[in-house]
Amino acid sequence: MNLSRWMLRVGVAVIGMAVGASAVLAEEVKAGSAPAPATDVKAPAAPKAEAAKPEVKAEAKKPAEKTKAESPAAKAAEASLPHEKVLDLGNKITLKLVLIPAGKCMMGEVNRQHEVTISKPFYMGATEVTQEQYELILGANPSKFKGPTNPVEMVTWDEATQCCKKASEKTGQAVRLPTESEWEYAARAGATTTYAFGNDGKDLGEYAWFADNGQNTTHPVGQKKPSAWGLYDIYGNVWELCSDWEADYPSGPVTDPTGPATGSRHALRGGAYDLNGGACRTSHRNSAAPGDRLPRIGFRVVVPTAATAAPAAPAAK
Ligand SMILES: [Ca+2]
Repeated sequence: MNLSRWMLRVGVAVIGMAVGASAVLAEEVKAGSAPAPATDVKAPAAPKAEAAKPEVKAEAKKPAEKTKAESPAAKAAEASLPHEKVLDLGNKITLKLVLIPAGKCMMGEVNRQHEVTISKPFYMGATEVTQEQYELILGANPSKFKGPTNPVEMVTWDEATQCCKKASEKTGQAVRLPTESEWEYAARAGATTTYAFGNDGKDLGEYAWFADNGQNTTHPVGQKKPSAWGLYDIYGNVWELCSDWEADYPSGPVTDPTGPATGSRHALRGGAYDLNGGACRTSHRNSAAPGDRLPRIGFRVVVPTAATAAPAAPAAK
């Protein structure tokens, strides 16, 4: 081989390696840029007492066929379920949930994923729990950024769990926090990209309140675009507490995982109003100690479909 041909081959090989490496690193670089929410942010409170009620503006699309449960009987049962569920909390305040189909997803960071099967459809709050909902249920509003339709924050995991318990008593539905797997599966909405809407973080502002547009405060829920499955503010606004104790992921496939029986911190997902797009990625994980109370931590709820029982909850402590 003459010298110029050899140089051409070497050049092509180097370019190929560089392209491959940059594709693999894309998520990791973003992950590295995500700050941990270890401390409170001294942002001025932005009262929003007269904030408008959230309006869920778009009909959520029907779940993708491929993600549905596979047996014909399960498919038929799922098809018969209402696409939305509205819980009446009293005082004309409701909590809207949307149907999340049964299915599978690859959970976790690129190249470190494991398969999760969610065996039964469930309902998930279309938005984070708001302050007016929380106050009606528990008779208190601990939030820093006040506004009836802003997400409730400054809640501990125990308080969020207590809110679910009281909401269950009030509505007769098994209201609970999502498992971390339910959260990520629902957030993905059938997508395998960095965000459910794609890989490009420049579009995040259409879907989320985060560092670039959040102005260091929470915002009324449901103002940004929903996901394909009808979930609002799944990225940003407030972090969302999950029922699981934080733990390393399993290496193999799992079905309806609920996390370990004990632990020291609870899973927290989705990023918040003052964090960058890396912290809002679907696969990004964070956690909160049981007593953590921060203006960037809130929650949304889930309700099993009628035919399902609530999964065994991890021990409270
Ligand atoms: Ca959120």
